[in-house]
Amino acid sequence: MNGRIAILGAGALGQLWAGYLPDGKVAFIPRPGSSGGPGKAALEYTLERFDGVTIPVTVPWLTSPADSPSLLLVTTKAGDTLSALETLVPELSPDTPIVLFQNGMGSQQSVAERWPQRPVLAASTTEGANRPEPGHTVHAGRGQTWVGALTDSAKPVLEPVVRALATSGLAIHPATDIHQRLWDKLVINAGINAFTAILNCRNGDILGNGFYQQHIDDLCREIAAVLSAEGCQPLTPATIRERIEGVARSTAKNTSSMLSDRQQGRTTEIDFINGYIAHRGQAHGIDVPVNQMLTEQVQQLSADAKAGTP
Ligand code: KPL
Repeated sequence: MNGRIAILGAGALGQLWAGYLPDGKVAFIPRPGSSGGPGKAALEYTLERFDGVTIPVTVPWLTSPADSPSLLLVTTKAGDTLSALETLVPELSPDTPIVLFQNGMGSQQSVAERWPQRPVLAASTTEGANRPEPGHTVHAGRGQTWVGALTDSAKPVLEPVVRALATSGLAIHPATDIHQRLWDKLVINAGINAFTAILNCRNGDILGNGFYQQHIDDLCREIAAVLSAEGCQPLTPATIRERIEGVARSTAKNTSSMLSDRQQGRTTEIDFINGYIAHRGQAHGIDVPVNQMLTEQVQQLSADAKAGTP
């Protein structure tokens, strides 16, 4: 895999990877149809690395399909991914691996089903990145990234893709069961993100809140039932609650991605987190009222924000 690594989605996660991958090896692809797009030949920003050192980063924009990359990383929001790929994928060489970094579940499966012949992979990452202001990205929490194949043609390219990503110096591993990894992360996001968005608080502050305490055990029971119906590693509701609370404590000062989306007026990923669990629960005939309630409350907050209702 000698060519360039292209990144679709120049948000915090995309900028994090671009900042760690070797200079000259990486480029951003403008979102198809985005009028703003590059405007300039390169995107310039500063990256505050985890070791506290801040470095200037300059990443060129790939504008011509003739610049076809050897690897595509997709770091768009879950809800934008399929439509963003719809015009881009036909321009890529059929053997270019596509690595999906979306939160939650559902969007990755839609992409794999849309292009079953292509090498499509999913990544599950615990790297934390945020953009406190435009032009400045912070690597807020050091994590691990697992990558696994979603389509058959992705299986033989898994090792080369992992090697290419490992040139970033970030911790990256091949996953034989990426489905389980995605579920493990989904469980955490399902227990933290919606509560932070509804309560308008940082991750650690949900723990002492009455609304969280009223619903968390029922939520964990619903998740445990859906996990076993989906054929995932079975977990007890108590273990699920421990995992959620462990991450809420270790990321206590974080603004979750969902609260950050809300604060910036962006569409949230609720449909791919609690909405996805509710949808899978219903498919298995499992009652999922708490997942549904959290989904509807976050959707309502977004609708109110759009309508300008306080
Ligand atoms: O992944 C996260 C997110 O905000 O989406 C957590 C783990 C909740 C950390 O903020």
